[in-house]
Amino acid sequence: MAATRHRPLAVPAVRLRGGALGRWQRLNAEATIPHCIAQVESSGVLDNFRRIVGESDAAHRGFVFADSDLYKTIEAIAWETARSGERRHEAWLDDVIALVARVQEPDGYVHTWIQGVHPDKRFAEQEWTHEMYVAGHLIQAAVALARASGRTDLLDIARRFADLLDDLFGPGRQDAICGHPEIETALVELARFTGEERYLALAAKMIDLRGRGVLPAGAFGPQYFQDHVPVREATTAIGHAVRQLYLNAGVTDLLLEADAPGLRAAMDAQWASVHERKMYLTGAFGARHRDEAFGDDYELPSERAYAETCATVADIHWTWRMLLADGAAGPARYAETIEREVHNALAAAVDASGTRFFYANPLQQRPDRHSEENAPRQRTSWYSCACCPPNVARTVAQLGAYVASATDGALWIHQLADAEIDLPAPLGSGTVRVCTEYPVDGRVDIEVAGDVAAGAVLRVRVPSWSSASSLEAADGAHPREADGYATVPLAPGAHYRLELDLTPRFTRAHHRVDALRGALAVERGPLVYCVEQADLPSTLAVDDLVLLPADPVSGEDGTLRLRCAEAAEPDDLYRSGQPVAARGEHEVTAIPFATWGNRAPGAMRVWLPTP
Ligand code: FUB
Ligand code: ZN
Repeated sequence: MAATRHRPLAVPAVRLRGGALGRWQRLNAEATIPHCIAQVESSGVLDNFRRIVGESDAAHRGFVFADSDLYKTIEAIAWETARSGERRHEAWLDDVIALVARVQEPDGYVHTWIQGVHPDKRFAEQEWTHEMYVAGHLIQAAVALARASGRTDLLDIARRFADLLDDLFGPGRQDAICGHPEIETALVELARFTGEERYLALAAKMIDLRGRGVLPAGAFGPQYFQDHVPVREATTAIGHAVRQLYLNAGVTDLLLEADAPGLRAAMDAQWASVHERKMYLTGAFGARHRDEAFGDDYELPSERAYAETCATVADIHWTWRMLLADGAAGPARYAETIEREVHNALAAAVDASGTRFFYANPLQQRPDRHSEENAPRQRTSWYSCACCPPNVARTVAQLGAYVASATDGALWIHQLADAEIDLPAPLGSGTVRVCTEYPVDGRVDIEVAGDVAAGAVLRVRVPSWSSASSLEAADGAHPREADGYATVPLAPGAHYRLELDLTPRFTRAHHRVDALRGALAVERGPLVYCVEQADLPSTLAVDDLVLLPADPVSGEDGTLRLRCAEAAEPDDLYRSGQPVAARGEHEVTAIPFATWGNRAPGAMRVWLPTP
C-alpha cells in the first residue's frame, strides 16, 4: 500500500480532557450513547432483526436502511471504549452482536428489510435498497470494535458479508454499485485493518463504475446519487449531499492506499466546489430539502437551508482524509474547516442534554416557521429516518482522532483542544500536553514531557483569523509560517504559549450569495454567533434587527453584545428601492450558534441585515 504523508494517531493516543471537546465527549458517553441504545430498541430496529429469526412478531419498522442505526450506535460505543478504556456496554454488545449473527444468512447476507419484507429484491434494486450502504456501516462498526477492544465477533460477521459482495461484484464479476455511497470508505478501512487487498480492489471497482449508468436513474436523476459522470470527471459537487460527501471520503481513502490515477485532481476540484461555493458559514451542506441536495454555486438560503447533520459528519470524514492525502488546499485549510464544522454545525445538532437532535440545521428560523418531518422547529429525541443522531454519537466519540497527526520528524497539532497526546513511536515515547479553554479563551499552553527523538519538531496550527500568530517560548517567538503552522522544537521540558486574538469580527458573504447580500454575520474565533428571540424583549423581533456599525463586545459568559437598530418600514411587501429605514439603538445579545434552541423555541438568525 502507498505511504501517506500525514499519519493519523491511534484513538487512545489523544485524550481530550477538560475543554469543550472533552466535556462533549463525556456528555456523549453519559447521555447520547445510552440514548441511542434505548432508541434502537424503542424505534423497532432491534425487533427488525428479531423478527427474522422468529423472536418478535412485530412488523418491520423504519426505512430500508434502519439497520444502520444499530451499526452506528455500535461504532459509537467502540470509539468511546477506545477513548475511555471503559467497557460499560459489553453485555448489550454481546446480545446485539449475537442477534446479528443469528440473522446473517449462511452466505453472509444480512439486511433485515430485504430478508423480512422483500427477499425478492435482494441486490435487484440497488438504486434505493441501501444494501451495501448498510453493509458499509456494519463494516465500519466492526473494524472500530476490533481496533478499540480487540473484539472480533462483529468483524467475523462483517467480513462474511464483505466476502459475499466480493464474490458477487468483485473484479471480473457482475457490475454493481449502491445508490447510497458508504461501502467504498468502509471497504478501504476493512482492507487497511485486515491487509486484504481484495477489499481495496472491490472499492476501486465500485468507484470506477460510478457514472457509467449501472444504476437506473430515479425521480431525481442520476446526479442524485452521483451516477451522472465518472468520478474522475465529476469536478462539481451535486445531488444528495451526504451521498456525494461519503463518496468523496471513499475516493480519498482509496487514493490514500492505492495507485489511483486521476482521482487526486477530481478530489481537489470537488473540495474546492464544496467549500468555496456550497458550504454554509456554520460548516453545513445541502441547500435543498426536496432531494436533500447541494444547490447551485452560491445558492445558500438561510431559512431554507437543509444542512443535514449527516452531511457535516460526512464532510468531516472526507476533509480529514484530504488532510492525510496532502490535498491541494493544504492542512491548515482542512483543519480549520473541520474546526468550523465541529464547533458550529455539529455542535448545534445536539442539545445541552445530549438527547435531542436537529436533522436539518438552518441558519435562520422565522417566528412562524412550521415544523417539517426532518426539519422541526425544535430538536427532537429521534426521527423516523434516524440517520443523524447515531452519526453524531460516533463522530463525537472519535473527535480525538482529528486533533493531531504525524509526519516524519514532526507532530502536528491541528485542533486546539485541551488534550494529552502520546507521541507515536518514531517521534519518541513522551507526551505533549495542551491546556486550554479554547474556543472560549484564546490562551493555549503546550508542554512537552518524556522521551523525544532527536531533531523532532512540533507544528501547531495558528488559525488564520487570529492577528496574534506566534507561539511564545523561552527562546522567543515562533511565528505562523506560510502554511498556517508555527514550528517549534519538540524538546522535553519545553513550554510554549499561544495567545490567540479572539476579538469578535464581522463576516460577509461572496456577492453572488444573493440570500446574504447586505447582511453580516458575527464570528469570534471559530464560533459563529446568532441572535435568538429568547434574548430579546417581546417588543423587539429578531427579524426587525438592523446591525449598526459598532464593534461587537465580548461578554463574560461567551456571549456577545451587538449594537442594533429596529427596522422602521411600511408594511408594503414591495416599494421603491431605498436602504432599510431604522430607528433607535438596542444592545442585543448574540450567542454561539451551537447553543441555540436550548430555551423556548422561537426565531433565530445568524445573518443580520445592515442599513
Ligand atoms: O439514505 C440514508 C440517509 O437517510 C441519508 O444519508 C440521509 O440523507 C437520509 O436520507
Ligand atoms: Zn442524517
